[in-house]
Amino acid sequence: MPPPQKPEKIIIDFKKGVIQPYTRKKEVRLSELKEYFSNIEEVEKILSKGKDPLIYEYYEYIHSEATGNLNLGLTIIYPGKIGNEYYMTKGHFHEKDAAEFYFCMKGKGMLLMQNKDGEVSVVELEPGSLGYVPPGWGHRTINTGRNRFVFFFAYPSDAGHNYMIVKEKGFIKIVTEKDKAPKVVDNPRYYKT
Ligand code: S6P
Ligand code: ZN
Repeated sequence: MPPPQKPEKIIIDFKKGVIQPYTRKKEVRLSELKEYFSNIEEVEKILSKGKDPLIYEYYEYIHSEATGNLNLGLTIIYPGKIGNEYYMTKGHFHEKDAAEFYFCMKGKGMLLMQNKDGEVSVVELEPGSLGYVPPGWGHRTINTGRNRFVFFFAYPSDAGHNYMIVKEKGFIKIVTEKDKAPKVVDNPRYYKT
């Protein structure tokens, strides 16, 4: 039997965009996102110039998977675009039927979701709003603003992450800029198996 856990206090620093404590920090640069942006030529062009911009980073406080815990964290997506597609996270499905929420602290963006029946949902996020991902829905976040998009998240510690579905097929929709405004459009690279 694991020792009983103790209650904890977590500090969310709204100014710096960090949580304390955290057990893991991950930085995701463009080179790790080659298969995720729809304009692969543009990705290659940027990388070939020796550039590898930081697209997003997250701080995560991971608890034991065994005891009905929650993992807590904070993600920062930087502003920018690859071609006309906004900077975004990879996106994933949870291995188990596990929900998640995203509470927006700074900036603005979108929470793009789809389920395994091909239904799509988009929740726009601005400071003070919370996007709820129901169990079974794949999820990706996109920075559609000009500043950092910062949000706090929580999900069951035993949820697990499946990135393969998104890596291989993409999301059904992508978020691009048209006439200086974000538009949710069909992903030309999405295919159904
Ligand atoms: C985990 C949760 C977040 C994301 C983070 C980066 O379930 O959704 O921690 O991991 O926002 O996104 P991604 O798709 O690269 O894991
Ligand atoms: Zn998740």
